[in-house]
Amino acid sequence: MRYLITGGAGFIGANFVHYLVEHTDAHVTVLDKFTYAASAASLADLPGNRLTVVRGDICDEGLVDSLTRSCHAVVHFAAESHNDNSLEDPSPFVRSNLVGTYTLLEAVRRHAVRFHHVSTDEVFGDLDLDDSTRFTEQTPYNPSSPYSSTKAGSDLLVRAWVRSFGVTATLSNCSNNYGPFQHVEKFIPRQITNLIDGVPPRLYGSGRNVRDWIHTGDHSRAVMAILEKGVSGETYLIGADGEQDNLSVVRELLRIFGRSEDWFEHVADRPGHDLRYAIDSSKLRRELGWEPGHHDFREGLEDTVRWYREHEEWWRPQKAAAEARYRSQEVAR
Ligand code: NAD
Ligand code: TDX
Repeated sequence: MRYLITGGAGFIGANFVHYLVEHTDAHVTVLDKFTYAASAASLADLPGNRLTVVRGDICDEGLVDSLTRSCHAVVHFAAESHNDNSLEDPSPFVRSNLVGTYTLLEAVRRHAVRFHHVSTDEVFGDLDLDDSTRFTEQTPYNPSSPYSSTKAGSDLLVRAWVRSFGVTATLSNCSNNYGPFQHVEKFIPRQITNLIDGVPPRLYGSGRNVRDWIHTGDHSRAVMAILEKGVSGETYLIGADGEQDNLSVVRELLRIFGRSEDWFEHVADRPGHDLRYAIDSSKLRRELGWEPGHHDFREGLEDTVRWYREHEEWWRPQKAAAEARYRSQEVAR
């Protein structure tokens, strides 16, 4: 089996490449543009005979065509992924998330190659804090940010290519991931690396916003289950019943670092900040037999803190630039 993994040098893509190398005998080709969000170090310890890394753009039609022609399946993780950056400059989001997905779809259509599209629960918009419902595969799309609207658009392109052109494709919408190799711009690694540096965590607004956390290893296993058993044209929601408000996550990190529970700073809220995400993943569990392996968020957070403590050489080169970007975004707000 030969897989083409787009965005394989980013957070979730790299975790999935590790999963494939460890759990299958497939050959993996990574296509990644190596934007600021990528890290070659995330793939550095993998055996050269199992992995080919190609530095290139998913919008490059010729390159995408030649890589797609020689693989059995494309798993599409590549995207501009950070909401805050999409509020500062939406243009790379429109290009990579929409034009990039279109370019891949045309290639898999030409070569009749299986496609899996990795998406997010943010396409559904948000839920009220006191709402007991969760997102399902039937929830209407209602994205809030430039990021989530381009992901929603890319999902719709995939569905149209299945229906109009008979492309064989599945889709998944996952909740917030945490774990190793996540860029320090994202909430959990930002606060962990701040705490390592003796800097207080930064909480947007009230901190009451809720995210539904899943360990990235469980996301990898879910994508594998969909590749093996998913039905073309179907969407599967991926989530592990991990709802936490942001303040609770910060307090948990403060406990792990032995700091007092009020040692954090409120900063200006994200414009349009989604209140709550929550996934009902019963279809994935019922139809494909997937179950999360990580049940204890506290334990998962402790492991993640340990990983960042032990891999400072991985994140340190990104930290100053990420914080400089946040300072300029805070001024703009
Ligand atoms: P990331 O930002 O860490 O990695 C994205 C990768 O894509 C980077 O390596 C980057 O270089 C690459 N890339 C970006 N534009 C490209 C282009 N034009 N051509 C080739 N490569 C390009 O993102 P992530 O958090 O790993 O997210 C991966 C996917 O999972 C995204 O599609 C995202 O929407 C989705 N997702 C993320 C989460 C989450 O919690 N992080 C949750 C659900 C879904
Ligand atoms: O410093 C911070 N302080 C803070 O309170 C940062 C960076 C974030 N936050 C809040 C905003 C969110 O409520 O924490 C929450 C999580 O923020 P992010 O890590 O930026 O994630 P989110 O916006 O929820 O989106 C993530 O999950 C869905 C990924 O970045 C997306 O790619 C994915 O689609």
